[in-house]
Amino acid sequence: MLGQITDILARMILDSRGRPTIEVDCFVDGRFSARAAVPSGASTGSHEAVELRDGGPMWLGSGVQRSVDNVNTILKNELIGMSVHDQTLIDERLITADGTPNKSLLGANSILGCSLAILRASAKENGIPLWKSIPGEWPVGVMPVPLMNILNGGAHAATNVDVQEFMVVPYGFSDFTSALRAGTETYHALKKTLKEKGLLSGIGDEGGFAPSLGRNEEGLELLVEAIERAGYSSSSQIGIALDVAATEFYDSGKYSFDGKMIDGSELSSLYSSWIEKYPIVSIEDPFSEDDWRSWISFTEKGHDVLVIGDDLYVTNKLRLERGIIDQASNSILIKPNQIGTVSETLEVMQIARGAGFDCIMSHRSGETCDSSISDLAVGTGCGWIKTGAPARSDRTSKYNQLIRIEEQGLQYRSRVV
Ligand code: 2PG
Ligand code: MG
Repeated sequence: MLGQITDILARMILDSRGRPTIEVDCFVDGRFSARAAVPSGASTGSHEAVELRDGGPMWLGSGVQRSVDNVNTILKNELIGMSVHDQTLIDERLITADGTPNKSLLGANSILGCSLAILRASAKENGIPLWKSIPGEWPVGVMPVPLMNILNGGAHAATNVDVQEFMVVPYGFSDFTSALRAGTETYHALKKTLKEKGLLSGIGDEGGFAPSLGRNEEGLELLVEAIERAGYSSSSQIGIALDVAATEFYDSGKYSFDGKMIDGSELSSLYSSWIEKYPIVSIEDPFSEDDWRSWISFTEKGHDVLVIGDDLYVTNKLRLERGIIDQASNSILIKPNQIGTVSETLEVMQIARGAGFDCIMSHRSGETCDSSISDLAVGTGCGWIKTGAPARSDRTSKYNQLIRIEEQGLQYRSRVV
């Protein structure tokens, strides 16, 4: 049988924030190996699968030696001899070896490292691109529309801005590379404007600029100005996406926003007024992860935007199923490391699709140069990818992989919501 796992080797590497993470090599038939690295969040949802960290004084508590050891002993023993083409069986084996509902015994980081390395190994063994090797039935592969985070706030920047991500969405273009160019030119236009206004102070975790602002709405004004300054139309070519990451500023029923304590319905009215005034195509995590009531009543308003659950769903089937029944949103952010295996990630995407939800494939704020999410976005035909600013290698590795994939003749999912 060709495609047998002959060895698994994990190691610690550093992520984009200078924190340890795990990288796994999967050896096939003693002939070749495939590699995957695992990202890490800062504004993590409390319902995410557990990322195992060592604690203690080394690496300021964030070491991953236990996670590396788990792969190099327990998981390796489970996997050796299996076929790289049996992704479902492999992921079941990994889930069973851990045995907890949230992968807290062996760590979702250990488990995802193996799962993703094996996905890559299978494509390599078949001699086909990764995006063509995603298990399951999917719509025809398309180049996704990028959500490009050019202004960082919240937990990703040391500023007074509550909204975590102000993104530009270049949807009105005929191909991905032109869309990427437009988003990148807008990024540079924003830099010029911030410099002129004396607001250019540094960058955040995802490569976007990180100014302090008078109020959150200024972020929207700045993005519209940048889009137009770059020579594009904010009504037909480039829209705006927000990740409010509201769990981060929620406490006991109140949101601390723009220096005031407000409730979910006041926040909801503010979003509605922004949607009226600005070319907003999506709002992610507008409310806290367990404030279901606010989610449901905002979605009920029927604004023509994607209402995206990230911390709300944490790529977890059970939470998504609740959201579908309650109509708490109309879209879901997909992060493989929130759940811990490729198969569970794909299952969540299938459930979302079945319910008419849009799926947005996403990076984490702590990244490596692993670009699997680019292939996952294309191969599942989901049509959207969120992967930070068009700057810093941890972010551009995903965009650059999409440029390479586009050479294979795929269509751009040019669209308006
Ligand atoms: C998010 C992500 C990625 P983090 O909230 O969507 O942008 O951030 O990885 O810190 O959770
Ligand atoms: Mg988010």
